[in-house]
Order: sequence, then structure tokens, then C-alpha cells
Amino acid sequence: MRMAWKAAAAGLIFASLAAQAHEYKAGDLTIEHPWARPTAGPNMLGAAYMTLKNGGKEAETLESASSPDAEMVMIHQNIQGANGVMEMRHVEGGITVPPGGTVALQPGGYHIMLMGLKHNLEEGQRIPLKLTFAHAGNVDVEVKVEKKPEAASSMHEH
Ligand SMILES: [Cu+2]
Repeated sequence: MRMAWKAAAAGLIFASLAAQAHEYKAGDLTIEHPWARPTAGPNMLGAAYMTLKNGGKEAETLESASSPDAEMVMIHQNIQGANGVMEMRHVEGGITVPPGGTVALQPGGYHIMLMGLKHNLEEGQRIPLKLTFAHAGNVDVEVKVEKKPEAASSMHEH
């Protein structure tokens, strides 16, 4: 009984943390709301999204990412190919955020591809992700797994 009560209490603490603003700062860089959609089935592929804000005077570049929960992590972009079909491409050189600029990683555009996931992503989970920037270096974030409507991704844009 005592163990069960403790587990319930830990769950409450987790829930209250999850409700807080979800952003990370590294120097002049702000990483807003890293998230991913739940996954299902055998292909073990996921995509993480977030907004990168550069409050500094120099360009910043997201060069790479990694996660203990995925065998391989790559920066991808969805591009409409010559035949009109959306294609995913590896982004050579990473994603550069100009000084004072904002770049959104969102469905249909830039994303961080999680390949060889070690488990499916379930709503409410948080997945560790290490982002490597040209200036800020490594920044550890947690990717929140949630079902998010398409329109919500533009809410942060001003
Ligand atoms: Cu991709």
C-alpha cells in the first residue's frame, strides 16, 4: 500500500511539472516546446518539432541531434519534389537561425527525424534529446509526446 501511494504521489509531481512552460535557454538561444506525435506500429520512426529563437547578434546553427531512445537522429526537411510528392531530405549543414530570428520546426517542414526508436512514443512520455549547436554547444531537452493539432504549431508565431 505504501509503495502504491508513493507511486501515485510521484505521478502527481510529474503531472504538475508537465503543465509548466516547456522551454530551454542556452545563452541567447531559446528552444520552445520540443514535441513529437505519438507513434504506433513496427516502423519505429518519429519526428520531433520545436521553435528555435536566436536573441543574439550572431547566427546560430543546429548542427545535429541525438537521443538514447533512437538509434539514429537526423535533421530533415520536407520538400515538394518535382513530381509534386512530398519528400524528406537530410538537411546538410544543419538549420541556421539568423540573429534575432526564429525558425520553427513543424509538421510539413523542418523536423528532427528519430530513426530506430527503441520504443513507440506514447502520449505523455518525455524523450531525452541532445541538440548540438555551433555556438551554444550541447543542449539537453525533453521532447513531449502529444497529439497536437496542425494549427497549434503556428500559435507561437508573432
Ligand atoms: Cu524525416
